[in-house]
Amino acid sequence: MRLFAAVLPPSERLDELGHVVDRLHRLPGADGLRWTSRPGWHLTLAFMGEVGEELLPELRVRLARAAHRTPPFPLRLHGGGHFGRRALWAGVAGDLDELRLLAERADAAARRAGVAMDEHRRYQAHLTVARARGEAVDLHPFLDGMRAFEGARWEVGELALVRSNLPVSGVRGEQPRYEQVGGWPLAGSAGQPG
Ligand code: 2AM
Repeated sequence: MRLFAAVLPPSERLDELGHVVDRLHRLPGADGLRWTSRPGWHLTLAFMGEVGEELLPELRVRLARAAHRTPPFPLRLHGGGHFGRRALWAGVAGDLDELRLLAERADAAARRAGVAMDEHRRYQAHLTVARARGEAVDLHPFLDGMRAFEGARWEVGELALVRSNLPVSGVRGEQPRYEQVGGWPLAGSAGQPG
């Protein structure tokens, strides 16, 4: 199954972002973008790709350990950015060092459990809100709309494991479905040994 580790912002925080994204939908050119489905909004920590069933028990143990080593930390959705002319995203602010550490721990947990982790991207915390449908799109008007966005703060308290079910119908524009298949509380205190 296709898996990734993520932080799932609380629904109130996603609603705040939703209000901003609703306004972007009304801008000229919005139809050239495929807007991601809101129940699936997430911050990816570590993308694993296809993971064999046999690795799951060890993966769960390792992810629980990664969560246990990490103290809860504050985060807020903040501003936005883009990957080239293809993807528009909301950014984050707050304890980004702890977020990055959690991402590194989730990545290491997956590797140690035997997941290949060969689709590596440089870590850039983001929540994708839209992707270009086909042709690359001038994202500037949308970025201007995202830039002023300031979400309220929340305390990240869980490391989530999410399954991505890719669309099989072949219907153009259909989205992957995301399903949370695991979750472990953050519990560490700073400086706790390895
Ligand atoms: P994206 O939002 O930038 O597309 C499920 O596909 C999640 O995993 C998405 O958040 C997606 O990022 C991310 N993802 C997909 N492929 C990835 C890769 N090779 N490296 C890192 N993250 C990836």
